[in-house]
Amino acid sequence: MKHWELFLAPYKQAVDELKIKLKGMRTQFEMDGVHSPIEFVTGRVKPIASILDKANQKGIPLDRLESEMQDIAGLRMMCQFVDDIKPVVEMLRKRNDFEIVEERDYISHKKPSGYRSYHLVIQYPVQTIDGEKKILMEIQIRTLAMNFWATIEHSLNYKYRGQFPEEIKMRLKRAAEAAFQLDEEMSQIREEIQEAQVFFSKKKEIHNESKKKS
Ligand code: 0O2
Ligand code: 0O2
Repeated sequence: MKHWELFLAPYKQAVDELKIKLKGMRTQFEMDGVHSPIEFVTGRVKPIASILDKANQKGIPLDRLESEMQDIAGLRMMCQFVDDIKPVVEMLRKRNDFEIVEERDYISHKKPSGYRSYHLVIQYPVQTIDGEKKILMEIQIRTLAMNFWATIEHSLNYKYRGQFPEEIKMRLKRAAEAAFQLDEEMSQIREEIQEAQVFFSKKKEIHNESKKKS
């Protein structure tokens, strides 16, 4: 156990640090009073049991986890609209606190399961008392609808260990199509929604200011 704790410590540090940095991007948009392409950010270190399962499935020797398992540390950035994803990826490409080593576009090319998301694999430098340690991390960028589908499918996948009954498989495909349609519909009324959101956040700001004064 001690060994795992030591091994995972830099991954935990990296998730904590980068989560704060990426949440900071959202805060900056909010302060500028413009629509934020980032709705929310989550992060996790992969549980030990899942690391062992994946290593087993993919034939990764445990002494090569560091170089061959890219998502021990994972961050997820959720966007309201499909059109928000590209600008977020662009902003990440411009950052100089990590290096992007791979990009996987499962939005233009969805997975056979119906999964859609944009993945970046990055190399992130963690400062430790023994010096700098570069670790691999995966950032998944997706819309709220993509996230809804992936979260549900992931739990079912866990339940059925990937062997879905035909009925469930068919329903998940239909749900993936419905999530895609939802994204399309929302894109059509995107400007209207954004105007309302900016108006609402300004109103909230005025209300908070007047509360502070009274
Ligand atoms: P806030 O103020 O709500 O943004 P930690 O326990 O510190 O390791 P954290 O950040 O609490 O981790 O949890 P995690 O799982 O990484 O991220 C969950 C964050 O996502 C929480 O925000 C949730 O509020 C936020 N979240 C989840 N679903 C939604 C959603 O549908 N919309 C929005 N806007 N946010 C959502 P925080 O971090 O508690 O802070
Ligand atoms: P977790 O932490 O349980 O989410 P592979 O594992 O072979 O599919 P690879 O090549 O390692 O994939 O990288 P990929 O596909 O870019 O990223 C893997 C991660 O993407 C998965 O992590 C999921 O989080 C997500 N993902 C990929 N395909 C699907 C899918 O069909 N459905 C859902 N719900 N998520 C998917 P893990 O390993 O499942 O870990």
